[in-house]
Amino acid sequence: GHSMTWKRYHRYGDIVRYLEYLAFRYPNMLELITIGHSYEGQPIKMAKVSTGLNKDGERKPAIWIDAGMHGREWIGSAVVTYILSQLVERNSTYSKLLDNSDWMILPVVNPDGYEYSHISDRFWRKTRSNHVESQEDSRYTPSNLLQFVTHYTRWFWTKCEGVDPNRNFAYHWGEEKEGRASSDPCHETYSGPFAFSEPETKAMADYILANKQHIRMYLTLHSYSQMWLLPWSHTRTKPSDYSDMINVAKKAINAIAKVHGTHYQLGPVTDLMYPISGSSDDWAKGVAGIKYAYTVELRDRGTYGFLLPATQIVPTAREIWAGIRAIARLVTCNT
Ligand code: 0X9
Ligand code: ZN
Repeated sequence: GHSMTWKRYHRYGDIVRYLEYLAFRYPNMLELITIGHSYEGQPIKMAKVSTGLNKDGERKPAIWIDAGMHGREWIGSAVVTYILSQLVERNSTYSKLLDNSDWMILPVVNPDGYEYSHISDRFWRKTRSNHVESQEDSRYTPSNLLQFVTHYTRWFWTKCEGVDPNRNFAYHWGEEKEGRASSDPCHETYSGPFAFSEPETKAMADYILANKQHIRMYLTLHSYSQMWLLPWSHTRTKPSDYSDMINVAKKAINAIAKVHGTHYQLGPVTDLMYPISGSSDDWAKGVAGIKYAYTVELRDRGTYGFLLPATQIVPTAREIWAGIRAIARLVTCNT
């Protein structure tokens, strides 16, 4: 058995136990893959759902969904475990969908940050790494004694830990965009000492690259503000296939609205929010070559923000699942 419910938010250990339960209960359709380990050594577990090869004996096109990149954004992880439960535990309902597609679902990209937001700081966003040793100015030479001492003193007093995973991907990495990606370790949007400095982003990127020819859509769930965001985020220029991307996204937000009337705004990241560098969706499209790469900012619009009550998990999950189902066929059919 398992103790998963969607009436409350869960600790990382409970989520992993639920994934293990599903893998045990449905061995023919769910494979649990440890894609790497977090900075603090927790396994990063991804559930691959597949009912096997297609009728031509080939691997089916896949849809990737991740969540929990930012510690405090609990709703994303709750939504993807709900989607996973629907796909697997109600597989007869979704047999058509599973005939046409595989699913790769990563509920918690950043387990250290997720746990830290449960036990120490509810608003923690970043990973929990400490890069003080790898910084240029932390290496002692007789001529930089003052710099060296300053560096360590500052670190000792502030102990700035963590990197923003959504600034750490190796695509236009480290460009400071209007203050929304920072080279300051104490900042909320610290990009890290180098691209993929975080084991979490590196593990995810390695797995995606190794499977990129199968992945047709990349979805990353964040919160909050109810937006379906389109690349690019590092530049105000639009991708050449922008109209395809917006047409698909429109179908998703229309399907979302039909469930409970929830309105999701649609548009490029740079118009609705702010330009950023090193984001996962830009990397998925720009480097891994996945045409349909979107960031979805889930409920709400700011009433509760990151403290979204657990009573909203199921309604949020239902509408997002409807939105994804509405476009799954479109993005996976071969054209
Ligand atoms: O700033 C972010 O990383 C995301 N917002 S959040 O409040 N969840 O932190 C926005 C990311 C939007 N996507 C891209 N800009 N690529
Ligand atoms: Zn986020």
